[in-house]
Amino acid sequence: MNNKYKSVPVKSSEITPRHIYLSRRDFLKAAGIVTGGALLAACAANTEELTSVASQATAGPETDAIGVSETKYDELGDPANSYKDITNYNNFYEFTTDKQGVATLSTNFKADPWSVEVSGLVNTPKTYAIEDLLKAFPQEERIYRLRCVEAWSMVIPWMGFSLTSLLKEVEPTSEARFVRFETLFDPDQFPGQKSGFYPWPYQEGLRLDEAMNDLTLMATGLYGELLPNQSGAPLRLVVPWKYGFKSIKSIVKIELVSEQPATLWSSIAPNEYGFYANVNPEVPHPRWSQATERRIGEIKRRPTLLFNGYAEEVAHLYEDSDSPTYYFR
Ligand SMILES: Nc1nc2c(c(=O)[nH]1)N[C@H]1C(S)=C(S)[C@@H](COP(=O)(O)O)O[C@H]1N2
Ligand SMILES: [Mo]
Repeated sequence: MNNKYKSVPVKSSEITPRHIYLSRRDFLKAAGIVTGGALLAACAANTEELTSVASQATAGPETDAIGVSETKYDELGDPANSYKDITNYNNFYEFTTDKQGVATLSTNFKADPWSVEVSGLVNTPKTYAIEDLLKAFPQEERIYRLRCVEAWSMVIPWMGFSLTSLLKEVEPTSEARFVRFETLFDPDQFPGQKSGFYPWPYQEGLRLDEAMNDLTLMATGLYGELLPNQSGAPLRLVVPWKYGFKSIKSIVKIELVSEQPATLWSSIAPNEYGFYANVNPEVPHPRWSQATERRIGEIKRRPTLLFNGYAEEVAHLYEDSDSPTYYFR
C-alpha cells in the first residue's frame, strides 16, 4: 500500500465512538439469538437457513425488532424507526417504484449464494462469497439517519463493516481515485429491470476519500438480523451524509477507478441527482426544497441538517470547494 492511503485518517482513536453502539461481541451475541448460540461466521455458509430461522424466531404480530427489546436511539437522541417501518417503505426501483410494494415483490429474491467482485485499480483483486465477507470483517451496529432526496427520513440501526477495511485488503493503487459500485443485473429476479427507461444496472460511486471515511458502511444487516431483501440484501452501501440514492443496494461489484464514474441517477437527470449529493438544507433540488424533511412516523416536519447531521465527521472532505452547489451536485 502506498503512502497516499496510509495517510487516510482511519485510526481507531479518530473513530467517533458515539456512532458505534455495539461491539463485535454484542453483534455475535445478537446473531446467537437467531442461530441458537452458534457464531454467525460459522452459520453463514447457509444464510438461507439463518434467514429462515431468524424469521421464525421473530414471527408474531407485535414483533417489529429482532432480538432487541429496548428502543435504540441515534446520537442526537432520536429513536430508531421500527423494523416494520424500515422494511415496508423502500426505494428499490429494480422491484417497483411503489415504496409500499417493494416488501411483497422482493419476498422471493435470492440473496444466497452471492458473490462480490472487488477489482479495478487494486494490487490484489478478490471475489468474495457473502459468507466470507461476514466472516472476514467484524460486524458492528451503526445507528444512522437515512435522508432521501424526496425529503423523508428514518433512523436505521444497520449492522455492517467499514468499507475502508475491505478497500485496505485489496490495496488500491496510486491511480485509484474513485470507487464504483454496481447492483446485480437479473431481470428474472428484478422485474423493474425489464423496463428500458433506466440504464440498468444501478451504479453509484464515491470519491476514494469519501469511501474511506469511517462513516461509510457496507451494511449486511438490520436490527441485528441479516439484511432483508427490500433493504438491499445481502450487501448494500450506506453513506449517511449523502442523499439516500447514493446508498446502492444488492451490490455485486466494487471497482476502483481513476475517473469519476457514471451513476444511474446522474445519467438520467444530471441537474437533479449530482455525483456528490451531500445533504444540504440550503441547496434546493429543482423539484423539492431540501430545507425540511418528514421523519417517517412523525407528523410535524423537522429541519434538515447540513450533511444530515454528520458535518463534524465529513465537512473536511469538502473544504477546498467554495461553490455551495458542490454539496448537492
Ligand atoms: N439498487 C438500488 N439501490 C438503491 C435504490 C434503488 O432503487 N436501487 N434506491 C435508493 C434510494 S433513492 C434510497 S432513498 C435508498 C432507500 O433505502 P431503503 O429502502 O433501505 O430505505 O436506497 C437507495 N439505493
Ligand atoms: Mo431516495
